[in-house]
Amino acid sequence: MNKYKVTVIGMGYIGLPTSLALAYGGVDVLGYDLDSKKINTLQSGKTTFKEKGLDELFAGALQNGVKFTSVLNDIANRDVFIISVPTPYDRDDKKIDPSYVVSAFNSVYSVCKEKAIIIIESTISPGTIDRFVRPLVKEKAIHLVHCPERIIPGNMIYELKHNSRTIGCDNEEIGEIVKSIYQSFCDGNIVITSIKVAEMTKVVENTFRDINIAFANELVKICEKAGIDVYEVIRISNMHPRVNILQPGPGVGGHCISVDPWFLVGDYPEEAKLVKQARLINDSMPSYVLKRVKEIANKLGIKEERIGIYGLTYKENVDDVRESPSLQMIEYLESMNKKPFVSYDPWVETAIVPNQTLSFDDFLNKVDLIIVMQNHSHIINAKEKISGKVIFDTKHCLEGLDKLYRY
Ligand code: SAJ
Repeated sequence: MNKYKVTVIGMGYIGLPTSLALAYGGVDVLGYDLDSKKINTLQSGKTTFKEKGLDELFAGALQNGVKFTSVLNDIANRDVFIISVPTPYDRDDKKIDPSYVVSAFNSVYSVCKEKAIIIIESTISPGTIDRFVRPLVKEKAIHLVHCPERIIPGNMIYELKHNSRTIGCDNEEIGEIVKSIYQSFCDGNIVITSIKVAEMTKVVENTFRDINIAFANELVKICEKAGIDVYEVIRISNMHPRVNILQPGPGVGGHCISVDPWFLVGDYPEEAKLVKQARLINDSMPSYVLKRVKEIANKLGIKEERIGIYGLTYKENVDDVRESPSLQMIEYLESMNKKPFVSYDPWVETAIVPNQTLSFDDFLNKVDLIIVMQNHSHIINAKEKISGKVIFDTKHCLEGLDKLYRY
């Protein structure tokens, strides 16, 4: 058993699975969140979001004694803190808003012991720790560490165990302690480096993916003009041993890939030109889909009120809707004073947008044209039910239907 007592701050998409994995791996873990309702749910033995394998991990962690609290004083005696809170960005100047990280740090710092290790897992833009966190350290000495997460929603539990990790710290000895804690659940390589390199690496990883998805999406537009099938072009190009074009789609959502590149654009506007362009291309996709759908609707004489959006989450088979292309599309319709299309998502069980229905049958009754914005297994298995409808499949997930359109 690892001798360090760990507290994870923020029981969200990253903080909760991380706490459970640590506890499962034999670490003494206390999960902390300001939101007492969330803590009550966790204390009653229920998870707060859906994720493959999370409930099983929770059961194992509970057996190993994982605890939760929303009382700040409860965390005072702990040795190690992992801060895992959101880092939004300012929509206008594209710079990171470190206020949650700063306030979480201040809370921990106000109660922690001298020499405590405070790890920031939240994604932050390069330089955030030096600019916003280090100046908050006064007389009480503590150790600052940055250990960005890398797990992907939908496969979090597997990736927590198998992905490599980066530990950014000021001295090797602390790095080794943190490494031993993460090794309680992580079998991947754990690299120790400086805080600045760790910050940059995380943002660069997500930017790499954003740029590559943007390339696939730009090809959609080029191939439309050229009158050729983009998927065939990608499939054949990918037979080259050094080419690996990603999948086009309705845009890029999630709280990572669609956000992190802006940190680089915000801080390095003169240099990050390609990064910015990729973001703009991906952000243009929801309105591009609308353009394509309107052309089909006009051709077939389908009225706008009979067009429906299938899928509100940002990716398949998860319940996370943050920055999702469907929400961007609905926002875009609203900005043009149009009534949002009727929408449905089997993973979103309460209404979050106007004109959303919670019943698939009701959705099917209301629409003649379905824009498939997400490739949930549900729609792939519902082929018979949708076979009479006109479909615009932005994810290239359906085949063998009569009235099927795609890029
Ligand atoms: N997408 C495409 N085409 C593709 C792949 C993805 O359009 O070929 C879209 C998805 O539909 C989705 C968005 O991109 O809307 C992002 O999805 P994703 O599955 O690529 O990634 P995320 O945002 O769920 O998780 C990413 C991961 N980062 C990288 O793969 C570099 C994950 O490892 C990070 O932990 C996570 O960001 C994070 O928290 O930073």
